[in-house]
Amino acid sequence: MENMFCYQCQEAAGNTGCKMRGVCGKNKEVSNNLDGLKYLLRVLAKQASENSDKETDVKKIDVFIMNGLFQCITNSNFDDAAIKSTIEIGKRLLTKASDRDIDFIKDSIKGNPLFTKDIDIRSARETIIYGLMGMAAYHSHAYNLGKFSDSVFTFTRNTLVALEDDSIDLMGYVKIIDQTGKYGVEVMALLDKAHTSTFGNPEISKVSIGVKKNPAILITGHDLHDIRALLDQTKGTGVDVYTHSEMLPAHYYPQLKKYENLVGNYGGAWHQQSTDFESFNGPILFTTNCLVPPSKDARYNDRVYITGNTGMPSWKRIDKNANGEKDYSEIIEKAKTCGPPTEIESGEIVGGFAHHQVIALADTIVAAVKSGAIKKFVVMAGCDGKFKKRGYYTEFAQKLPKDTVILTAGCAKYRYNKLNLGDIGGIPRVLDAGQCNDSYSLAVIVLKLAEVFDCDINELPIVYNIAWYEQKAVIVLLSLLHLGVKKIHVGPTLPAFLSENVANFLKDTFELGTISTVEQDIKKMIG
Ligand code: FSO
Ligand code: SF4
Repeated sequence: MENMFCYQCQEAAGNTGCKMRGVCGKNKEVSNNLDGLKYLLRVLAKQASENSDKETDVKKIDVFIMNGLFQCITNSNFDDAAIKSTIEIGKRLLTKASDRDIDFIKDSIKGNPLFTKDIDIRSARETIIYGLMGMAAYHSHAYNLGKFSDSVFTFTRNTLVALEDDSIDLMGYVKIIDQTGKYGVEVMALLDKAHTSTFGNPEISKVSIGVKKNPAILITGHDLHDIRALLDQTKGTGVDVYTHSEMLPAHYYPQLKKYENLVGNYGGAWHQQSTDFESFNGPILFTTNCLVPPSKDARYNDRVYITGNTGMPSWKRIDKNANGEKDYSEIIEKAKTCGPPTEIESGEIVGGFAHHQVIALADTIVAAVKSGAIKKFVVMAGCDGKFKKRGYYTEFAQKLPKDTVILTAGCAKYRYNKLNLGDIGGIPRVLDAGQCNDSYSLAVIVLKLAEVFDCDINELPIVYNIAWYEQKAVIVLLSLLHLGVKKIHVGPTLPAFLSENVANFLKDTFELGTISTVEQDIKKMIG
C-alpha cells in the first residue's frame, strides 16, 4: 500500500481515518506493517482452527495471536523493526508451504480495513477486530499473572477466521459482535480475578500527588505484574517508585501499597507524558500503551525503558531473561544518577472503589439513594485523549448537580479526579474503581444494585457518559452492550469505523448516543 488507512481510534483524522500519517504519530510503514501482522494472525488462526496437521502448535499460536493483537492497539508499538521481527517469528509457526510463501509486508492490504469493500461489512468486521485487540490486551495482563482462558483463546481464533468468511452477512456479524462482548465480560472477570487473587481486593486509599526527595522511577501503562517486580527490585535501594496515568490504581491493592517505596502518583493522563516525563527527572518504565512518540531531542529519551508489547526504537528495551524474569537493575542504577522529581502539584487523590469495596459500603450507598441524598450515579469511565473537546468531561463533572456520584475507571478520570468535588454523607462524589479494565467492577456494582433494588439494570438511577479513545474501550463498550445496558452516551465522537447503517442499528437496538453540549446533556441525562 502506498499510503495507509487507519480509523481504529477516536482521534482518527477528521473522524474518518488517517491516510498519510497517524494523528497518534504512527507512520505509514508502521501502520502497513501492523496490517501485515493482522493478516498473518488470520492465516495462523485458520491453520490452528483446521488443526489438521499434527505439527500445528495451537497453544503457541494462541499466545502469539494474543500478543500480536495487543501490539496492534493504538499507541502501543511504533517500532517497525520489532513489528517485522514479530511477523518473522509468527511465520515460523506456519506449517503449510503455501502460507509460508506469503509476503505479509507486501500483502499488508489484506489486513487493512479497506480490503473489505462493503462499507457495512467492513464496519462490523473492524468493530469485531478492535474488540479482539482490547480483549487480547486484558488477556495478556491476566496471562502474565498466570491466568488464561481457553475459551477466550478459542473464541479469538475462530472469530479471526470468521472475519475472512464472505458467506457471513451483516446480521451474522452483528451476532459475532454480541459474542465478542460476551467474551469481553469473561476476560475482564478473569483479569479482575488475576489482580485480586494476586494483590488482594482494592481498598479505599489516599494517594499522594506530590513528590519526595529521593531519586525515583516512574512506571506507566497497565501491567501490575511489572510494577510488582519493579517494587521488589527497588526495595531498600533508596529509589522511590511513582505511578503514572493508568498505573495509579496499583496504590489501591493491599499487596502493592504495602511497599514503602511506592510513594505516589506523578502527573496526569497518557497524553501529558512528554511534560510529565521531562519534569520527573528520573527514569521511566513503560509497560503498555499509551505511548506518545517523543521528539528526537526530548530530554528524557535516554531515560525511558520499554517492556512487553510496547515499542519505540529510540528507547531501551527490557525483555525477560533466561529465567523468565525482567531485570530492572539498569533502571535502578540510572535513577541513582538522576535528581528527584520536580514538584508539579501537591495533595492527595482518593480511589480504590472497585466492586468488593463498594459492595462493602452497599448499606450506606443504598440508604443514601433511598433518602434521596444520592439522586443519580453517572458512569464516566473510559479513556482520556489529547483533543481540546475533552474539556467537556471536566465541565460536565463540575456542573453535575451535587446529589450525583460519578463512577469511573480508566484514564478518563484525569479530567475530573483532582477537582475536589466533595462527598455525600462521607461517600466521595468520584468513585474510582481503577484501570479501564476495572470497568468490569462497575458492571458488577450495577448488577448488584439491580439485585438490591429488585429492578432491571436500565431502571436504576444510573446514566452512562463514557469517553473512549482506543480498542480497550471498544471491548468495554461491547461488554456493556452484551450485558444489556442501554442509553450509553459515547464521546467525544462516535467511532469513525461505525458505518451509518451499523451506527443506526446500535442506536435503534441499544439507544446508543453521543454527546452534545454540557448543559443539554445534563438536562437530558440528569433531568
Ligand atoms: Fe487509557 Fe491508553 Fe486504559 Fe486505554 S492509557 S487510553 S482504553 O490505553 O487503556 O484507559
Ligand atoms: Fe489515526 Fe488512531 Fe489509527 Fe493512529 S490509531 S493512525 S490516530 S486512527
